[in-house]
Amino acid sequence: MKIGFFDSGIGGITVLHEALRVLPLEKYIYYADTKNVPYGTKTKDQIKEYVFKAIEFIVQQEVDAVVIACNTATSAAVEDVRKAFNIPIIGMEPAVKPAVERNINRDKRVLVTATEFTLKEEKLKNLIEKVDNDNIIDLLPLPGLVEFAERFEFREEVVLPYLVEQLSKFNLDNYGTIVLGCTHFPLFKDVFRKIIPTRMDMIDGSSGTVKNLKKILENKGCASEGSREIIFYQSGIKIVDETTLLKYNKLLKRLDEIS
Ligand code: DGN
Repeated sequence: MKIGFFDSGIGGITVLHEALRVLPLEKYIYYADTKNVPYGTKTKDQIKEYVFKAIEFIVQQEVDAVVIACNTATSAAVEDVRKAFNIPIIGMEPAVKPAVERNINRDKRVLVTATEFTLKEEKLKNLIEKVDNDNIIDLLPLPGLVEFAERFEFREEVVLPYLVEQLSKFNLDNYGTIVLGCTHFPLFKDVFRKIIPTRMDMIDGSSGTVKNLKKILENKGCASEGSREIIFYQSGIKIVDETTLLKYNKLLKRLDEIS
């Protein structure tokens, strides 16, 4: 199987990491739209344009499926690109439903974090309306984490003060689950753990997305490649420079360590 992964930047690597765990011996293309990151502050029309361009490029590489490993891009464009391309396109969805199910009977609240764009979009609002009958969800945008990740800034002394400040807007004793609704955020799981109470759980959408991907590829009858290959692209340009490749591979390693 050949699978295309796409994100505005490096966040989708958290979903690729989960795919490598579940489907280790396949061919992967990872497309980071580094020219246009971050998407979280752009208009819906701009984001749609970027997503179309990226998917067009990925489809030309003859992949069996595309994963939009970005909640923001999914919110803005998944319906439109599904209509335009004749290939399975799997999107992200903040793990709101499982979070509500976990907390509804234990009298705890759920904190959903994502980009400003994802939190404001109709897609998430509809989902919350459907599953959150008891109004136990609160929302928190964390755009700073996208900026840190894109600068490969993971030092605790830099990231921790930002997260402490943001999370102090809520009394975490009242919360049972934090949802990481942006694919960049799981890169900071270790820092989140330093702040949230130990009994509080943290969930993201990668495992649901990858399960979905696996099922779709199996139903399509795609055979395994039998060996692993990952090719990285930045806004349509193949990365060949060793330093950048090393940085991307280091992210996968970081995820091994903190997951
Ligand atoms: N990784 C993207 C997401 O899951 O929403 C957002 C990053 C961005 O472009 N702001």
